Amino acid sequence: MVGGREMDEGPRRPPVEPAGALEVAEPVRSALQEGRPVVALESTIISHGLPRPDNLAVARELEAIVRARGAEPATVAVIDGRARVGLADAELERLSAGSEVRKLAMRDLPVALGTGATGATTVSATAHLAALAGIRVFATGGIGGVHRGWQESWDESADLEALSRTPVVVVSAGVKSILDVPASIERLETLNVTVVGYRTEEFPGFYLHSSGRPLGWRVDSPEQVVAVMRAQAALGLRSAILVANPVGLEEQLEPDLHDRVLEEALAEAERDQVAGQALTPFLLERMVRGTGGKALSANLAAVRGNCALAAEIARSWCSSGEEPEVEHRRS
Ligand code: PSU
Ligand code: MN
Repeated sequence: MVGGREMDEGPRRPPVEPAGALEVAEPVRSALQEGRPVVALESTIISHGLPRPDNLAVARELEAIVRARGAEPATVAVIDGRARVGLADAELERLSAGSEVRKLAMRDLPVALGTGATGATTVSATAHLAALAGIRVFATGGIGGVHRGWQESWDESADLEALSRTPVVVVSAGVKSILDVPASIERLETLNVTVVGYRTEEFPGFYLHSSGRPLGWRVDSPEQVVAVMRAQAALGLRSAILVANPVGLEEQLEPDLHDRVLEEALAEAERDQVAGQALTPFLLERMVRGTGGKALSANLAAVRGNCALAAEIARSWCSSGEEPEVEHRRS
């Protein structure tokens, strides 16, 4: 007997079908079945990343941007314990209003489903659910990364490890500049996340056009991203492709203002001992407040651009034909 259970009890029930854990909304389901382009969108940016009440309008606008570019948006969240890919407007409203809305990383998904919770999904959880649903392209503002002071706190976003084993394209304005950007770039390398700059040779700086750090690879069109996706699939690689798409120079936050307000925000977080899941939302909110809303404008410009590019990549992916088979040749 092990844990009160007979070893020869017979076969256990088969594992739950992946599809059984997911509810894919009708427009998203038909788009996937018909081979039409779909773009997954995360929901933590709505519930925890942007100030109320404008966050609801932004959530709707991001979906509209994807639609206007000919792709179906699939905002991802957990609603009353159900993992949902594609939300109704009333659910966007609920996430935007949300004091009861949890922030869910990949590891939180089983608990949220098991306990009937409602929560917004971060990049790690969204990427997982999107891939499970068969969605290949995903847009966000800036992914999580290694926090400053990681030497003491060990605070590294679960986004990075999740992307190392989730085969999606993530369109993002780099990692958030509130983080230790050089350390985050190193971790992306260690974790085998493929990184390409979109029309840039420098790693973007989220609110800033550039972080000042060089990038190894540059692509210049959605078709080139799709060629990378096809090669990745043919090689049997299961890690994500990060398409680093910078905010325009005209729309970025002024670098001096950025640095000054960020320094204050980091000092405040340290003084108030803000840590864990609360840290990223805290810093983003302080950046918005300390810049008189200019950080918000830059963040929105970045995420709008990422949604538009993601839609174009998804369209190009759908017109590129069948997914390549993995070939294993022996010599
Ligand atoms: N991009 C934004 N705003 C955000 C986020 C991304 O423009 O709020 C969210 C994403 O959901 C990302 C999360 O996964 O921040 C990272 O949080 P943490 O550092 O706690 O892992
Ligand atoms: Mn963290």
